[in-house]
Amino acid sequence: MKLYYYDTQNPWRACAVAKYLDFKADYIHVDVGKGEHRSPEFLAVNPNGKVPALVDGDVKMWESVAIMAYLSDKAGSDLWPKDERQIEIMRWLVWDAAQFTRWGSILHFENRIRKRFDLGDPDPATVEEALGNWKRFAAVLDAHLKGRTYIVADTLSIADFAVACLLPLAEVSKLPLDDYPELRRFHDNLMEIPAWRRPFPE
Ligand SMILES: N[C@@H](CCC(=O)N[C@@H](CS)C(=O)NCC(=O)O)C(=O)O
Repeated sequence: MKLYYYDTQNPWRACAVAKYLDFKADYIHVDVGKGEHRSPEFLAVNPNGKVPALVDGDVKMWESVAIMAYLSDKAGSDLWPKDERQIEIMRWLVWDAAQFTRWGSILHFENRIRKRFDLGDPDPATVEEALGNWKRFAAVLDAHLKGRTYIVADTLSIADFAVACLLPLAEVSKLPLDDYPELRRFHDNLMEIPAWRRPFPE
């Protein structure tokens, strides 16, 4: 199994789940900073030119959420369960892609990635719009997490890993995590999981 990654937030999810489930994958570093994700070799793996991507025998898989589900299925893990929890997990995954991480990613790009790759200053109007929306959906998650450790059925699932992917870099991305105490607790708790805290090969 080959897992293509870079040390950014979407590969974080896939690498963390591979590590958590103890897969002995070949980790292949794709240097996005040097444009390696646009090489013909990598585009043959993922035509979108994005990491993470996974090759397992004849299977070529891209999209971090699908990779997490694929790995969980392969390991027979409850991270992506086969019972009534699955639809509930799906709901939070879709919500995350459409709302929470969608707006968070814009803040991450404006406040962190621009600086990292020398792409100029953040655009104030873009930041304002993204921050307003991120706060709106962070409040929904914060309320949901009251009295819970994990998002669905109080068992760890790929929904937790999907939703949490920007939180380790909340400070540099200027996501106001401390305004949402339940969300802060959720993040701190996940960071106790070694595979989540250090997802990438050393
Ligand atoms: N929805 C995709 C997003 C993947 C993504 O945007 N990856 C970034 C790194 S975190 C990337 O490869 N960016 C390079 C580019 O878009 O050119 C997923 O979850 O896998």
